[in-house]
Amino acid sequence: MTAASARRRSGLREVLLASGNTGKAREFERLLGGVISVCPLPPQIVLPEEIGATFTDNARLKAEAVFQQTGGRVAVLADDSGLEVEALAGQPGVHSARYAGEGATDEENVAQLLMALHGTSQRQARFICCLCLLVPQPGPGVALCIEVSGETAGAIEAAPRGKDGFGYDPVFRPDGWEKTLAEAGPAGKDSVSHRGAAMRALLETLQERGLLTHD
Ligand code: ITT
Repeated sequence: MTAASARRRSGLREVLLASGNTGKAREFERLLGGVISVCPLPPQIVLPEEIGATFTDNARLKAEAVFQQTGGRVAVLADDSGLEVEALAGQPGVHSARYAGEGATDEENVAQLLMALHGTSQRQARFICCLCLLVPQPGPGVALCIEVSGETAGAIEAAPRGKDGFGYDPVFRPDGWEKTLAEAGPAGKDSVSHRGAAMRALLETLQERGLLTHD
């Protein structure tokens, strides 16, 4: 099921996105396709330090922190994601956003990755996206927690190509593709990406639990 084809009126009408990453926000708006509105994070809300050992842990940390700070009245969606490279024993992993140091830009992280893989023919990698959705339930602070994940296998190219997307997209080529994710265009990326897969799994779960209702 895709958001665009669903033609459903949502029981869950909006989610607050527990993320400061504008690249992710653009993708969630596309992937939810108007089925569920994506509200940006209000400026006074503080995201927690990402101290979890796994993507799942960090997604839950972000969702719970924002749920608490907003009084548990609105549904909160958090995404923790990143790149695992086989030849680097799974690095940068949960450190993907800060691989080249705290506050590093996407370009600096990509440069750091290409340097780490310099001279290596083993280029296999995978993107992983873990989502945590907290939906308010009757009773103070009570939430239904839904966790899903998605991944995409591919390879790290020797040099960046393409202008779309964000993060490591210019050097990540999905298996079976000739283009990098930054050359794929928004619809192309969504069809193959870890975030697209996770979001489709989330929509299926919402549907199964009756949180998406037909018109
Ligand atoms: P928030 O925690 O505020 O959501 P963040 O960028 O810090 O933003 P993460 O901790 O989940 O988010 O780190 C994700 C990093 O992994 C991201 O900054 C990119 O470097 C990389 N990444 C994740 N998804 C990606 C994608 O679809 N394309 C390219 N790079 C991606």
